[in-house]
Amino acid sequence: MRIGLVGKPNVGKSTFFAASTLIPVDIANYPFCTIEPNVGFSFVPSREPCPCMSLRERLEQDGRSQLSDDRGGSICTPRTGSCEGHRRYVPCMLVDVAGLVPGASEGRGRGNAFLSDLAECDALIQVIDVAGTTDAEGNPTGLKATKEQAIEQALAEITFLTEELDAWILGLVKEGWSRGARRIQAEGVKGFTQFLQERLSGLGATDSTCQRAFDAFTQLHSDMTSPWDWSDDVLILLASSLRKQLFPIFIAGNKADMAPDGVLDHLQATLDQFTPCSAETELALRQASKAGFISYTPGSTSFELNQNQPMNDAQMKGMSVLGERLNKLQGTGLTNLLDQVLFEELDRIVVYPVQDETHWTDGDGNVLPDAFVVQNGIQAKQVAYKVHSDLGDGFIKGVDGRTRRIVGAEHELSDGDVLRIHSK
Ligand SMILES: Nc1nc2c(ncn2[C@@H]2O[C@H](COP(=O)(O)OP(=O)(O)OP(=O)(O)O)[C@@H](O)[C@H]2O)c(=O)[nH]1
Ligand SMILES: [Mg+2]
Repeated sequence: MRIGLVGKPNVGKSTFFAASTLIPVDIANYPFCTIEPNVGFSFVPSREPCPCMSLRERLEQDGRSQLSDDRGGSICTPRTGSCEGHRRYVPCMLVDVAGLVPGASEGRGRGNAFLSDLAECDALIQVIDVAGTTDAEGNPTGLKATKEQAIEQALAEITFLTEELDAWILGLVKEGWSRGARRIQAEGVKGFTQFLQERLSGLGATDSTCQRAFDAFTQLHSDMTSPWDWSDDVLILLASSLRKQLFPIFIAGNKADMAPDGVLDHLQATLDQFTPCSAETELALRQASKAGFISYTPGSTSFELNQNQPMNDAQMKGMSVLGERLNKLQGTGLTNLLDQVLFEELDRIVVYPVQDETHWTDGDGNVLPDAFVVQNGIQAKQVAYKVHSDLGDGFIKGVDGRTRRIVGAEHELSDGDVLRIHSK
């Protein structure tokens, strides 16, 4: 899973990245602070409890009393991420890229280099500035925006990004256009979708994404008689359909803590995929939590002061500001947005491959070491391939760790399943 953080300069992409990954990166109130992309993992709580919960229940029923109560009762040993109170944190790769300015597809700003940083992303989170504090190029305006100005700017940011992405894809499709038109003529739709897939393979296009994009396009333009004559107006419809399949976009309405009154309500009512966010608040809370000043669970709407670690007056004041923001916004939005994108929009589930179907361990005795984020509907043999290609090639059968039933290659897994794979 890889999600790209995109948007115009100075909207808070790097702050979002730093808050979600706790990787220190450059953050500054001027455009093009980030040039080279930052890549790192955010750990998102799984929706279903970690199977270490039922494992623990089973062990307790068997009369094992020496189980530790540390980590809220979790007894797994994650190789990456962590588990607290049976909430398993699973990895999601984030890519924080340079700000995008109008004309990027023609090489302005960081141009196409920037766009290729996004190539392998499964989805994009567009970070926008809902406070209206920056202009189209990301320069601070120094003015306090009205509700109308902030809304207008926010909507303009969204339009501009989709237009840039469409123009980029259009450029790639047009490069080989005469060949594409010939293939429609000679081989029909099948040849054409193959042509698209070849042109866009660098962006992760598959036969099925191209087929779906083509179907959506033909809803808008069904006349296939002379594709070589298609104008840019027609081709842009195709590019746009491809973009929607390749890069679903979700909007993080950032700087929500500074948004003029009424802006968030309006955007939430107008836009499909909009989540108010305050990356700065999340970053401060996570840092305070890491330093031991507070207990804060990402995604929650409050935190607790740690009495054992006293703060000075300035720190107390800072904490009270953060507390007010958190309460007003009902959370910083970041974790909820990642949860929504991963588990709802992209329909991912978490599965736990193990080597021992009874103890749910790997060869070294680690309990539930791996939590894989995979497409809902994944089959047992496909999970085997995710673990190792040899395991997939030699797949014999699987065992459902919960029911101990033997399952075949095509057995579909559910969220939170434990799977033992037997292979040659
Ligand atoms: N009030 C407020 N300010 C924020 C928030 N998130 C980020 N900022 C500020 O916005 C400015 C830009 O943040 P960055 O994270 O560097 O923005 P960016 O989008 O990565 O910028 P470029 O790398 O230049 O494209 C910094 O001054 C941040 O402190 C937020 O949620 N609220
Ligand atoms: Mg940045």
